[in-house]
Amino acid sequence: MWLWVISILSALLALNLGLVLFFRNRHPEPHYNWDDIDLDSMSFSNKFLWGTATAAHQVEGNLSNNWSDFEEKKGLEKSGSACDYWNRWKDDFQMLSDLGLSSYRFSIEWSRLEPEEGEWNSEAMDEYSAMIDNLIERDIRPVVTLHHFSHPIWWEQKGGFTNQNNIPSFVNYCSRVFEALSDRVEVWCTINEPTVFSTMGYTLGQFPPGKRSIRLTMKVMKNLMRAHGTVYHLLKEKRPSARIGVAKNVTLFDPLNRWSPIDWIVARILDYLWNGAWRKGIMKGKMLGAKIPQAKNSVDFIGLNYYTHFLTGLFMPTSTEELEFAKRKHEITTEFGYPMYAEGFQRAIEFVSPLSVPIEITENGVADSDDSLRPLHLKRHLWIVSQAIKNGYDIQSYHHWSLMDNFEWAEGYKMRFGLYEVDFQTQERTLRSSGELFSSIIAH
Ligand code: GCO
Repeated sequence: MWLWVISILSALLALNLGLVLFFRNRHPEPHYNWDDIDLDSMSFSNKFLWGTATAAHQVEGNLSNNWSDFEEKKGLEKSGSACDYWNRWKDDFQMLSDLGLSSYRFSIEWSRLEPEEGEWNSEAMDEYSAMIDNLIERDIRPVVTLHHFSHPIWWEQKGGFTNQNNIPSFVNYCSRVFEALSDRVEVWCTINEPTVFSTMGYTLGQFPPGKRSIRLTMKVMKNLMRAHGTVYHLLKEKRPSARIGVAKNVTLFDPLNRWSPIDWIVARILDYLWNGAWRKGIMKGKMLGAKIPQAKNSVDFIGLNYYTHFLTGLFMPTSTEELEFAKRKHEITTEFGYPMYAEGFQRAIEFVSPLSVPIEITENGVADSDDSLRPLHLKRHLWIVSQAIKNGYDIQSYHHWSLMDNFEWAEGYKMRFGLYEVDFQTQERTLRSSGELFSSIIAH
């Protein structure tokens, strides 16, 4: 009897050890000795495009959409006037020129253009058109995101992306914007961070509509992929020269204990749900058990948003309050709570490279209200990009998140990501020293 028990236990032990050794080998977690790296050795070609990124709901102000409704219902800090950008964008665009930028990524607010179903606001479209003209006059390439977490309340009330029947109205909105602006806008992101939108809104309940359902999360992930694929093919038909992609947030999941089989299994599951399932959708037109043929190869470039890695264990966070951000003892924690892990940027670049399309860094930045970490964060992450380009990765731009402090979703205004500090009482913008550093890197 005991012989049986001992042999089964040793077999299980051997299996676990084998599993751990396999994962450890296949998924290394590099940590550089940054003191040995000359961060000023970075270099970029003069064709490389330098930019910043913003999103309508976070900067424009006084919107009435799924987010303003959610802020009200959940008693969150209100986005309110945000950066009053809808009234100040001409001055804000001067800041883009002052930084020496050659690209600017921003999103269109669907709820401005179609506040009620079928009612279109042509003045709002004209305002976006004027923004495009102003950027072109400044020799700054516009990069337009069609959906950056926010949409009209009437569409949310129909279930938004939970219901496939709602996709046509999203496609119609995208089509109208494209017809109005694609004579001057070449580069388009259909959807910003589909995994963040679906997990924050339907698993953790921290984003609208505040659901906590794995079933709904999966449904939304698949419908986002369906919507993206449909929009991609429609817009390409209209203008084949347009370059259309997705802004994909690649967050890395590493086991807290690299010798724990449980931590490895949790990390691999989360990595697949967050990253792998999405990539399979784009590469194979299949995702989470669904066939989505319109998604296959539906990107002309990949927009990569990179921030950090999460160290995972058996706990399953149910809200960002409980989401304890573990870190390696030598790592620096950002004000958002998660660690700075610039080495992960290289891993994120490697993760999207099998898509075999050019990479545009559409977001990278750090919450840092006193600007004490952002200079180091900038240098380390840009050094990684410079090295990746030298090693043959086709990275064409870097858009820093963000031009200025803005409304950071469920965190409100306490997280400060801007190269420009914003005094939200006076709406005064003040260039931070990290903004000067960014500008000097661009100039060299
Ligand atoms: C996101 C969004 C941005 C955030 C930025 C900082 O990733 O949630 O694309 O809107 O503000 O990433 O968290």
